[in-house]
Amino acid sequence: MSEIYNGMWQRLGLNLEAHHELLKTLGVFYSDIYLSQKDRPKAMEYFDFVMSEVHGLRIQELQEAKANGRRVIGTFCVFVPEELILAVDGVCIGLCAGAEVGIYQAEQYLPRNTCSLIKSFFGFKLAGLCPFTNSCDLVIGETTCDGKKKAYEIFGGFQPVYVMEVPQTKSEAAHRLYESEVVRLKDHLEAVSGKKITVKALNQAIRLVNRRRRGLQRLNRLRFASPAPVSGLDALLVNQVAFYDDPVRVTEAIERLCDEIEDRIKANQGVKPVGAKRILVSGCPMAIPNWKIPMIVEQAGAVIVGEESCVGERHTKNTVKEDLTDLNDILHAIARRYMQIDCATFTPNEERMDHIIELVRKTEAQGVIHYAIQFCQPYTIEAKRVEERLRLEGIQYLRIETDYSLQDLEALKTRIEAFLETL
Ligand code: BJ8
Repeated sequence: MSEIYNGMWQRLGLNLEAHHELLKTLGVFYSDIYLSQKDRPKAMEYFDFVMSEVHGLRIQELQEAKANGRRVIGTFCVFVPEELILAVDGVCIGLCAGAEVGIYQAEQYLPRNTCSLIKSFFGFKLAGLCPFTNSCDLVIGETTCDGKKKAYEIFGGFQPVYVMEVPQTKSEAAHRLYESEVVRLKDHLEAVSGKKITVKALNQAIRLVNRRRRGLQRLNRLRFASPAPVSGLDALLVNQVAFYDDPVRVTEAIERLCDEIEDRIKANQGVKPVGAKRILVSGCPMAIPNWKIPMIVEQAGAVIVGEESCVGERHTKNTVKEDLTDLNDILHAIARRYMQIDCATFTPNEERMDHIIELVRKTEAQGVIHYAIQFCQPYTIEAKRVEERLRLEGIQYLRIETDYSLQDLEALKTRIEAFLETL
């Protein structure tokens, strides 16, 4: 990435030397994994461009937004309603980090047996490597898993953090609690931005976020086709980029991609031959540049046809009711929509089991790879329930626990290739 951004990165407090190395490594990694794929849709060029400017142009846009009085708000979880941020004319950035960086610094604050995702967002911050985090006026955390919940207390020492309470059951009382948290967040965002949320602004934000969700839903539906018209790696990338790119622009790019994929389906054009093994990945979210598992699966000749994940279906499957006219009704509708998210931090979480089965049927996946980040208790423990349900339905299953390092690459390749052979 061009050194024309050095001044901006310096003002944001980045460690220029380490940051330069990170971008160099990321560039090579991206080119090896993504640009080496054959027969990609042409519309993926937009996403390649966004990735080539991930710490450049987009960060420059954030600085311009800030100069124009807009607030940049970072989030770590899909339980934080983006609609409220957009309704105060804020810019919402998904901050989850997917690379093993700054581990030494992160472990000065966090136990070694903390999941890679939490260590990574600490590591990026402490090693001076994340211009997104450093651009944020506010970071919104949430009480989902214990690791994140406690980590935010420490993270708050580095920059302003607001924590939203997310309940852990789906009882009526839990719904009421979450709805009250949506209202509390609305009040906080109004105070931070100095802007009152109006019915008009909130409806506009709901329509925009819904439109992006529908674009991603359409992309997911198109992946049901055989031969697979787009790779799992590319579909994952689109979902990842949607967390931090401008919502209008990325939605248009997703819609263009879907148009092209529809043409490919009509022309019976696939990224893999018809008989390629079809895999559903289920579990923890995969943030950029966490591409290890899809890379192994697809380089082994199979294709990922769906992600039951927060960087995937779990995040996009439900929309918020549009065009209500009363602010309280709208906030209620937002709360109801978000409480449908079937994260493993909930108990019980039968909806997730049902959703996995539904996805296997729709995508015609021949097997499920359950992916959990090492030391993530909610997903590693819930993996057993997933396994039992899949066994009951006669669906093949592979359970993987891994971190962000590449140390287990060869071992994972062996296990995944062996699994693919059994399908
Ligand atoms: S709604 S999945 S984005 S919490 S991997 S930090 S759970 S120990 S990411 Fe998530 Fe929201 Fe749920 Fe989705 Fe904790 Fe597990 Fe780490 Fe995790």
